[in-house]
Amino acid sequence: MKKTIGSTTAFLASCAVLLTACGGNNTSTNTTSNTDTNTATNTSATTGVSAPIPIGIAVAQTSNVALLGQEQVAGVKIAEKYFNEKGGINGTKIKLVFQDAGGDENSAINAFQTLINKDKVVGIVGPTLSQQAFSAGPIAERAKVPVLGPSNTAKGIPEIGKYIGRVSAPISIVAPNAVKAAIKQNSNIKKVAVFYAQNDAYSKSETEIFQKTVKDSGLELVTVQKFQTSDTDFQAQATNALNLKPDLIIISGLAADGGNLVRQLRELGYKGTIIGGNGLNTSNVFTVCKALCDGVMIAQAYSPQHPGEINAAFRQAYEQQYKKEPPQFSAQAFAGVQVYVDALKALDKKTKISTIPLNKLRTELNQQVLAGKYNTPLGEISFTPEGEVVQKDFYVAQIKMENNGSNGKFAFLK
Ligand code: 1QQ
Repeated sequence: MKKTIGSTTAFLASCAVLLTACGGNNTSTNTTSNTDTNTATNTSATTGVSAPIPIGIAVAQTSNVALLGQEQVAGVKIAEKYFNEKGGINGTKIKLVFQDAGGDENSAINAFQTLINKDKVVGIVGPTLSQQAFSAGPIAERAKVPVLGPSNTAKGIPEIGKYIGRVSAPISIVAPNAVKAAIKQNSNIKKVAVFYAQNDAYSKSETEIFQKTVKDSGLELVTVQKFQTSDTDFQAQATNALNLKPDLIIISGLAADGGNLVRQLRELGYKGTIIGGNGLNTSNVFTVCKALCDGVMIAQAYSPQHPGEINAAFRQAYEQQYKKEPPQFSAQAFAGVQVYVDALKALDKKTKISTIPLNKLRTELNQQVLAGKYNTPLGEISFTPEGEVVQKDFYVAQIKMENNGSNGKFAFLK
C-alpha cells in the first residue's frame, strides 16, 4: 500500500500537472518501492507482458469511501478466481494488482501513477468516485492506459478521454427509475425535497437528474438542501425541509453522510418516502441508519436475479463467501475485470499478447474493449466509441430492515 507523505505527495501532485516530466517508464513512484529496477525486466515497454497478466485495481480500501470500495474489492477478487479457474487468458493467468485509491483525488492519482509506472498494468479498474475519476482519469489518458470506471456515474466520465470508459451506467439512466417506483408505490406524492452533497461530483450530477425527473413527473420541488460528504449533523437542513411538509425526500450523497441524513430525518419525525442515490447503495448504510434505513428506495444497475450462467456463477461464489446476495458495486467491479479478460482473450487470439510491447498492448486493449460485447452479471454490455457503457436492464430495490435494526436487505421491486 502506498504512503502519501510530505514531499512525495507534492511530487505526485506536480506530476499531475506536469505529466510530460513524470510519465512513461520512469521511476517516479518512489512512494512504494526502492527496488524499481525489478519491475522493468519482463513487462517493459519493449519486451511484452509476462505471466501472470497484471490488471490494476484502484478503488477505495480506506476512508469513508471504503464503505463502497470494499464491495468492489469483493467483486474483483471473485472475478480473478473465477476467470483464472476458467483458464485465464487462453491459458495465461491474470493477476490483480491493488493500489488503494482512498477517498480523495490525490490518493486516486497516486494509485493510478503506481499502477501505470511501477506495476505496469495493462489496464485499470477504478477509481470508486466520479469526483476522483475527473482527477485520476487524465493521468491514465496521458499515459495511454485503459481505464474502466466500476462505479463512476456522473455526467462526463467517458468524455475524460479516449482511454476512459465505464461499466457503471450513468446516473441519467439509472436514477429516474427510483422516482417512477416511488410514485407507483404512493400516488399521493406531491411535494418533494431534494438534498445533495455539494462537494461531490456524482452527487451534483445525480441531483440535477433527480430534480429534472421530479419536475417532468409533475411533482412540486419544494426545496433543495445542500451538505458536505464530511457532514455528520443535518439538523438545520432537515428542519428547513420538513417545515415544507414534503411527501418525498431524495438524497444524493455517500454512504456515511447519506445514512446519517436518513436517520436524522426519521428522528425528526419524517414519515414519507425516501429515495437514496447511488452513494447509499450498499448494505454498509445499515450500521449508520439501522432500523431507520427501512423503506429507503434505491435504483439499481444490477439484480442478483439476472438470468444467465455467468451471473449464476458470480452469485453462487459471492453468496458462498459473504453469505448474502451480491450488491451492485460488486457486480459492476466483476464486470470491469471481465471486460479486460474477454478483450485480452480476443486480442491474444489475433496476436500472442506476450509478444506485444506493453505500450502497444495497452492501446490495442483499449480498442478491443470498445469493440467487444460482453455477457456479464449485469447482462450483455457493450460500449459506445466514447467508452460509455450500453446496458439494457435496470431495477429499483427497497431496504427492508429486520426488527433488531442491524440486519436488513435490498428487496427488489416488481
Ligand atoms: C460516483 C458514484 C458513487 C456513488 C460510487 C460509489 O456513483 O461517484 O459516480
